[in-house]
Amino acid sequence: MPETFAAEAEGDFDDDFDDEDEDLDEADPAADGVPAPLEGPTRCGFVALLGAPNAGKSTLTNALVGTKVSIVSHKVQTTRAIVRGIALDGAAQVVLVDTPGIFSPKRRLERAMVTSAWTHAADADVIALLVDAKRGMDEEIEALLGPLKDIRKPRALILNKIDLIRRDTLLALAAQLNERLPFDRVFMVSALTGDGVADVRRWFAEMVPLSPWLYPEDQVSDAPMRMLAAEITREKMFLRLHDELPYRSTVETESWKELRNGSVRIEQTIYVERESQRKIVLGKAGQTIKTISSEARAEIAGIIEQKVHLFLFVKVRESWADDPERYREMGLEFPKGG
Ligand SMILES: Nc1nc2c(ncn2[C@@H]2O[C@H](COP(=O)(O)OP(=O)(O)OP(=O)(O)O)[C@@H](O)[C@H]2O)c(=O)[nH]1
Ligand SMILES: [Mg+2]
Repeated sequence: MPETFAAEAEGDFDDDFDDEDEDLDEADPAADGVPAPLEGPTRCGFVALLGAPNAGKSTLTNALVGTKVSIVSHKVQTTRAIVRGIALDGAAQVVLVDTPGIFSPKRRLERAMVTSAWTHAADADVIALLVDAKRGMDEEIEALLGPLKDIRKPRALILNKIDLIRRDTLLALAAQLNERLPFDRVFMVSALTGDGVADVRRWFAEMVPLSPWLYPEDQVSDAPMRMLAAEITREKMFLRLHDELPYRSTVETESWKELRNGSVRIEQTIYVERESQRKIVLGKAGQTIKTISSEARAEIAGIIEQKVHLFLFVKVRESWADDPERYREMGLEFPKGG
């Protein structure tokens, strides 16, 4: 059995990008630093989005930014590393800190994810607790309210997924939560449809401090493209494979080469823990990895507006979840002690 398997899925992506060379030659106005966005005082600050896994934090981050910066799936614990999305509203630049869902961690990777979420909450200017309104109040939310009480910052309660439930249930839930912990504002939104999202963005923009902007006007995320590209491949894997496997896998972009014809050659490695998992990722005659690769390639190409050649390698590394280097790649602290 070979250690690695490469799959490249080429598509007919050329057609849409006949003018790509011209686009590439254009100067990037933001390259020389942060431009002054508007006359008058600017605001800029950090908003931490906290919540249980699957509450819709990443979906809301993308909706607030207006483009995809964080991956989303129907499975819990999709977000691992901190993703910062940058939203603009008038003279305010709002840096949204999409955190991993908070839950009772058991394994090392889980502990690192939850610690990272709380650390970022403590560092933010504004806190938003996102609650899946369909799920309502449960132990996971209870466990979040206690520590939140001690963080003295403007805080909002955002009830999400209102497209799924009735208004009277919603009001009862808002009252119940507000009684347990008073919030400065309560929003009811659907991150999926965009309903109510503009009001949230406006409030964040009012709450962040007076400050020069930290990022260029056209920047939507602080994550380098190679990291987003790895996340996109992980998302496609999440969407394809059964529950247990994606958790035991991670994706890294190993190389990113701009070719002279304007296309990009990207090599990524998917790390799994067992040979049996490698077989699942590959699928029968390599069909699964081909599908993952072709979906990831199309999405990455759409974002960077260049033709992409994506090569995926699947490697078995038994203890990747105990390897500090893998955590560094994800931007997480490596928790000591098993
Ligand atoms: N119906 C509905 N579904 C939503 C809404 N917002 C998010 N979802 C779905 O909820 C699931 C979880 O969304 P994510 O944005 O990945 O949730 P998350 O809080 O970032 O999850 P973790 O990263 O695992 O903590 C996905 O299937 C989303 O499509 C919403 O407003 N309405
Ligand atoms: Mg997420």
